[in-house]
Amino acid sequence: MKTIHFVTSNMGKAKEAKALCKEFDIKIQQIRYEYPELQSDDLETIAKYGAECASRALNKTVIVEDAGLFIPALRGFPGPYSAYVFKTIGNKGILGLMSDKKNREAYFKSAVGYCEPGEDSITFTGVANGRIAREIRGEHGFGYDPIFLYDDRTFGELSTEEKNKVSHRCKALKKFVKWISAKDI
Ligand code: ITT
Repeated sequence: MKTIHFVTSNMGKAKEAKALCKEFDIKIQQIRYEYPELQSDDLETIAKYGAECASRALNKTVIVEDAGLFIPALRGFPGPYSAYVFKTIGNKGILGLMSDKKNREAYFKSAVGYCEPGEDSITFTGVANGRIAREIRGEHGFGYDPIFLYDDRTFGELSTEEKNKVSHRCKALKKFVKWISAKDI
């Protein structure tokens, strides 16, 4: 079984990646290392830079992931600032900002960056479309999951396996897994 080092401090991300990659015979090993996060509006640029910094600092082949929630009615907010906004105003704050909005559309985007030491990184992306719920629902997942409606349930009401069938992260990781599997041949 191939091992991939996933540099992240987010346990939720690591749990999902482990469950997904196991299906493809890849073991995900989490490494907690705070790599510098570029200030950019573009998740792919952030993931690309982060993967190169982490790979260089750890002298290992790594993946990193940058993800965010984008809400068109809020002009894309919180987008690349999702981690900071979650820590500050959280799900209640987002529901407050959305209280008078008719357009409840939202999407999650994930950008996975892969880098070998001394090389340029490669990115893989995935998007999950949904809506912002009217209330916080569900105990599973992490971050904005309890306010992100996918069909009639929030991501917070889905098990890891259910979320992994449709999420932005699983779509980006599946592209990565397909690519890395072909690269080894
Ligand atoms: P690392 O950078 O260490 O991987 P992080 O939590 O800081 O962890 P991001 O910079 O990618 O990760 O921040 C994205 C934030 O967006 C994250 O903290 C969550 O609040 C939210 N988020 C990302 N993916 C999510 C998902 O699948 N479900 C719910 N919220 C998510």
